[in-house]
Amino acid sequence: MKIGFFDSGIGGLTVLKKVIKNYGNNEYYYFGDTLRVPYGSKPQEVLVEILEGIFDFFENLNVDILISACNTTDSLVKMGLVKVENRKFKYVSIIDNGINQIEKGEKVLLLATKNTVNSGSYRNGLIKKGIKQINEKACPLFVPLVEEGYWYGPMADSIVKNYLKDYENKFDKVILGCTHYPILKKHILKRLNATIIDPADGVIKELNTKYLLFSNKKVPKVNFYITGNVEQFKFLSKRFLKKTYYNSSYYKL
Ligand code: DGN
Repeated sequence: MKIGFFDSGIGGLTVLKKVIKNYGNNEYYYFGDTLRVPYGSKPQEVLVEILEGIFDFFENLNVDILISACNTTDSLVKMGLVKVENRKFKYVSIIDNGINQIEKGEKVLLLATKNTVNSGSYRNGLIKKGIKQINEKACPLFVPLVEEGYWYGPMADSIVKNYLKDYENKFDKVILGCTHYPILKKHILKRLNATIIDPADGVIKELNTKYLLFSNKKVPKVNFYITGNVEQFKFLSKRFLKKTYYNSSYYKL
């Protein structure tokens, strides 16, 4: 099976890593748009054009499944601004897989980019499920922090603390509604006494139930296509993926 992933940068690696860990035996393709990162506060019309381009790219690669490893652009699909119905690949929504992990009656906090929060994609989906207590917080500095490699230490800790200081002990579940955020999970957990929801875990489930992928621990080859600085991406991806990066190829777009 040919499986594609895309994100503005290294955030989507948090989804890729879990998928590889569960279903090693496939061909993987990853598009990292580090030239245009961050997506979180870019105008909608700019992102629509970017996303159409990414869909064309993966259609040309003939992937069977395309996993949205970016909540910000998935919200454009949720809003109907970019269509997936006529594309040749099957599309996996990261947002649906976050919403699916919330139960009725739970108090929820969504952490995401400004664009994802403003789109209302999570909020509307949660309301449809009968969830009433929803809070949302955009954390725009988390993405540059992660892209620059500050995953641990006092800088990460103080930025996370600053964003989350008014949200402690108030929620049952916290959705990490941006794929960069799981890299800061340790710091987030330190501030919030709640169950952390990573939508990627729902993606793993969907790949099994809908697309019949089965557990296989092989370490596959990943083809990375990077729009920005390849060396920086290579360095950070190796640091994050550890042994799962072996045999990978990196291409500059
Ligand atoms: N990682 C992306 C997301 O899940 O929304 C985008 C982050 C960004 O570029 N701001």
